[in-house]
Amino acid sequence: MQLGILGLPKVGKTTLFNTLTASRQETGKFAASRGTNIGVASVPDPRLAQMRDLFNPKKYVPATVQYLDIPGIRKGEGRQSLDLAELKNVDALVHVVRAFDDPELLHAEGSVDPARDVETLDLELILADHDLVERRIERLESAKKRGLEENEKREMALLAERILPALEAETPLRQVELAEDEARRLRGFQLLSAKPLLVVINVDEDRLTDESAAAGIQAARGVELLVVSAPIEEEISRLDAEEQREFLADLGLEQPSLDRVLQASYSLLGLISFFTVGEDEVRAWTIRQETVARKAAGP
Ligand SMILES: Nc1nc2c(ncn2[C@@H]2O[C@H](COP(=O)(O)OP(=O)(O)OP(=O)(O)O)[C@@H](O)[C@H]2O)c(=O)[nH]1
Ligand SMILES: [Mg+2]
Repeated sequence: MQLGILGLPKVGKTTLFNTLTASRQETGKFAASRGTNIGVASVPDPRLAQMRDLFNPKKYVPATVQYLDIPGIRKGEGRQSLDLAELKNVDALVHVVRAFDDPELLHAEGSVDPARDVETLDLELILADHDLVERRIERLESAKKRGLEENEKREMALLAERILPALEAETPLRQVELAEDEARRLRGFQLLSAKPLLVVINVDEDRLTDESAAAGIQAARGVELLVVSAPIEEEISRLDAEEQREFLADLGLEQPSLDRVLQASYSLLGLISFFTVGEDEVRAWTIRQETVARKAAGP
């Protein structure tokens, strides 16, 4: 399972990626990310950790997710962006939004405004999808002469009557309610605005427990929201357990925000774990939420 981290330039994407995946990719005020970073993160799960403590197994295997971290997308750049195209295969998106102040670090849009940035980036996804859908409709139009197959007719109806109008109204496709067969049909196009989206607001550390940071961002856009401080998370991840507890208590937090990002990523994908435990191995297996236990247990 893969998640794509994206956002405007210099909002803290790679800082968050490094912490999530224990990587050391370059971050900085001046050097912009150039290529896509790929890394794997373990999903923290207190129940699994309890079993580890109970069984003391030779092998401990938590569930994992993979993150892709792409360079910043500027306003107006989305439709031609090869970086954005890198994300067409991912299962869900994590949009990092800047809410931190830093007079030394210019914001690509000139001012800090998280709600505006959520909309700006969403529009880039919508425009990229729009181009793709329009091209597909044109191709089907020109195939009309030879006569469309039943399958193609259904596709045409879906794209021309539901999908294109939604995109033209600047509605992200994740907010369009589709029947199961329509959703399946659409999945083949790997449209970006149809993917589940987690918005991560990157705030100054003194605003971590300030709920207003997330205010003004429309829950109506069908997204999940989390507030983090990416540099602080990086610091926390380097501490030992006892130091972590003290540091978190000072910040007024119960668990590292990073854990919440990982857990939210996992549930965003509609995934849950089931465990196999014993002295040899304590292991989390990943399954889709609707899978029945017998199927989960294998053939
Ligand atoms: N003050 C402050 N600086 C931050 C925060 N998060 C990231 N930064 C700084 O912002 C700069 C850019 O961080 P990156 O993680 O490289 O940002 P990015 O979004 O990956 O940048 P691009 O990939 O080039 O678009 C670095 O100097 C970070 O230390 C934050 O919460 N507060
Ligand atoms: Mg980066």
